[in-house]
Amino acid sequence: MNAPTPTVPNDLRAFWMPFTANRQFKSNPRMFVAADGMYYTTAEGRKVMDGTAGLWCVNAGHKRPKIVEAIAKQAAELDYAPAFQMGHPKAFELANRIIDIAPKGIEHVFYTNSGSESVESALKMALAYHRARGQGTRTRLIGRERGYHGTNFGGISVGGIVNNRKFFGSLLTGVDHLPHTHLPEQNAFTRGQPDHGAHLADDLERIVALHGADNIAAVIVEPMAGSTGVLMPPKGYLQKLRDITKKHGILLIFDEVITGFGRLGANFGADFYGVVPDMMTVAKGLTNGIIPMGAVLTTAAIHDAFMDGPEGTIELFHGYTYSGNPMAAAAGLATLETYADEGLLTRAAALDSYWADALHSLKGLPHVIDIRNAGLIGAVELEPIPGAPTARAFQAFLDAYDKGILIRTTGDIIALSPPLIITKAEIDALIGKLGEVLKGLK
Ligand code: PXG
Repeated sequence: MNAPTPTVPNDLRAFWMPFTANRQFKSNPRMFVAADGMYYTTAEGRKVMDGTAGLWCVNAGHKRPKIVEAIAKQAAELDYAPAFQMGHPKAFELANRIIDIAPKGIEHVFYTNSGSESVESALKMALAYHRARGQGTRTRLIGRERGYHGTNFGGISVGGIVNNRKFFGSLLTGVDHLPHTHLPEQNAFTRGQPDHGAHLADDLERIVALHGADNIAAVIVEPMAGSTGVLMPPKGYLQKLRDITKKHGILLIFDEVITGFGRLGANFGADFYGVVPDMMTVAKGLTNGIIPMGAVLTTAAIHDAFMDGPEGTIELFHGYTYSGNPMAAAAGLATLETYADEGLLTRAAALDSYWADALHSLKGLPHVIDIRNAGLIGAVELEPIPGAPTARAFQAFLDAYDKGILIRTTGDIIALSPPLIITKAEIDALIGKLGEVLKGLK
């Protein structure tokens, strides 16, 4: 039996859309009404290839049978269970399955409902960890310019994207920022990790010298900065951050909301780059984007620091109504099974050179000033139109949608992150159509 064609509402006023030009959108809406595998179906019945895995989250592609079945079954069996002072089996089972694939040394899972909540949780855990160990002066947090750590107050404070910060007052106090690692003069058109820029991690020593290590709680960075426009860590950079944080007793947090669950061709960015942090924040690919869920993953040392008071004491005054909820846990388990069944967590590594060749073939097209890649991630940076930054890339987004491919743009950078099930033929189609779009841009 064919599914009924969903109807599209004709009154779009009430929904205030996130990170969207609301008035522009509502005058010319783009609506998806179905999705399967690599493709969306629009309200007009057109197929659009998902070049971005939704918002970097649908890593196994859409409408995957195991996940769909698991959610339906869970809803009928145990729809919700309280998250505080009560448990249900799947939350524990999922935590164990996550630790099975996490880097060695990462042993505990604290559930949240999004990447933003994972970041807030990790920052709070870092502060409380130092306090629990009698080092309560360690309160300062260090982020990085152009970092994206979600949109809550902690995340925008350590984050470094100006529009996400400047409208919202004074933010958290006691925050410093490392310089970003984007050096186009030296590194433009590099395949994979750029050669130049490891020295930028040394800025952490400057911040330590300014404040004293015993006032600093944690450093948070994305192993590969996604949302800001796909900025790669230079060779040696992350290891330097690891060495300097360790030397000074500062926690290192990797925000793996994008880099977790196979996006780079390894389980996590930590595996891909060979650097293990003290905490990792995840979300998105944890449930294939289907039910909101995030988590903070920590070492035993962090977890155990909280576990030495009287047994009847709540160790961490933090959590959410939906932490580890049954529907999300079921989706997470089925997602990890799907990744394992189909080898998806390493598939980006197998496709790496094919993807890189395809992407870098766009070099030389009009307005292209840089191309960057890692795993199944690509960025094509365009020369901005003078006086109208972002306009050229947004036009590319609209033209791409008309041609049947969904891309993301941030500033004048086009970001690609297709589901990890993409075939070589689909890579050719995606990049071929993007090439046509670029050729047509003014
Ligand atoms: N950390 C990182 C590294 C992220 O990329 C978040 C935290 C926040 O996650 P939530 O689930 O609260 O949105 C993110 C989210 C884009 C795009 O197009 C990226 C994100 C979200 C939406 C769009 O680049 N990243």
